[in-house]
Amino acid sequence: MNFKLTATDQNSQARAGTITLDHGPIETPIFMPVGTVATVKGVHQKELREEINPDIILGNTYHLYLRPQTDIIEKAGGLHKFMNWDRNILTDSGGYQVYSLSANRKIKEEGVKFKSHIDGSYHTFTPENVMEIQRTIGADIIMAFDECTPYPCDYNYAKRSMHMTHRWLERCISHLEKLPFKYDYKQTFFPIVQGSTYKDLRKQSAEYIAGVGAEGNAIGGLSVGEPAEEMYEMTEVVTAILPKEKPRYLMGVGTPINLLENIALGIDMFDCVMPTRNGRNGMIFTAHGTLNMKNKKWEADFSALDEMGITWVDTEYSKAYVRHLFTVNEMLGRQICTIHNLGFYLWLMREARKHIIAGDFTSWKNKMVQQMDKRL
Ligand code: PRF
Repeated sequence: MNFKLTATDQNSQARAGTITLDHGPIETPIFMPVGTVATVKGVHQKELREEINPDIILGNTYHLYLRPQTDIIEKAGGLHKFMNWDRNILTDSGGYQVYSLSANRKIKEEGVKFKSHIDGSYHTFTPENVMEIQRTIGADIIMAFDECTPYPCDYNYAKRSMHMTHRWLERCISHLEKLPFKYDYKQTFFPIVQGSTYKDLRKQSAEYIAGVGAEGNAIGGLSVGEPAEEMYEMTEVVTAILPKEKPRYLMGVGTPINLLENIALGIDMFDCVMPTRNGRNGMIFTAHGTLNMKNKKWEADFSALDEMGITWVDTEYSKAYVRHLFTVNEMLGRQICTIHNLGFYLWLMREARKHIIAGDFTSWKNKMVQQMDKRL
């Protein structure tokens, strides 16, 4: 992996750069659409490639391990071939997904024993087997196995958990060294900063993670229910410590406003289910605020879904038509809103990049944040 910084903003920590991996370059800042089970829900790979155009998407170890199961992906020749996606992929380690199972898992030093949400069967994830699974799935970027603490989190729990995440990281690294690449391209490994909402822990974790010297670094444990201001404070503490010359990935964040504020704090990469999940629920994000397409308000509004026309669905369909599709529960409505939202998120990242390079990122960001903070 190679990371080249193109521009750094004068008035904030925002940066524009290019990550180069074996499945092509990734211009940053980047939003990675979430393809949990080897599909970005409701979107054809062709539409994703040609209309939404992300340089990288995300998959989930937890889900892919359970279904179709690792051996099937291996037989297919890896996840890229299995899902016919020839650009980059990142897999999350399952640290967050097993955390979401709350009642159905037990966390110990050895690893996490969990109950499958599919058939109730028991499984164990350890730092070692999660590295093996991610080698086999074959994403370009693979993530450390960590514990994502809940919010709020008791200080002592957060501290113990952070230290365990650090010990797990050592196990991930020493095991990975024994595992050769499975396919004809390389994989890179990102460790994850934890430490809940405590500045001293975040600082300690960031220093630890920076010391590992990985090619890129991630920040976890945020956007789990804490106020946005607290998230920004933690990002700021951590990005001040993580090396400038390596990409920084903020996991599971967030709204378009969260993305811009975190870019200003030095984040390069994001993923979140929000554009896809909210899209399936009829919520769309635009440069002028969010709209609930199920609202009766749109019943006879025949104007374009989004006048800006970032993706073709925006001008192809009217608000009234999309509202109707939700009223009659047709899947096309969900597809239209998903494509719109992903197109918008990727557009927002490209615009941010342009303004970082042009040198007016901060004023543009402030204007956009104000504009987007509305419900239409
Ligand atoms: N850890 C991992 N994946 C994640 C998170 C984390 O803390 C988050 C937190 N928002 C999202 N995805 N491994």
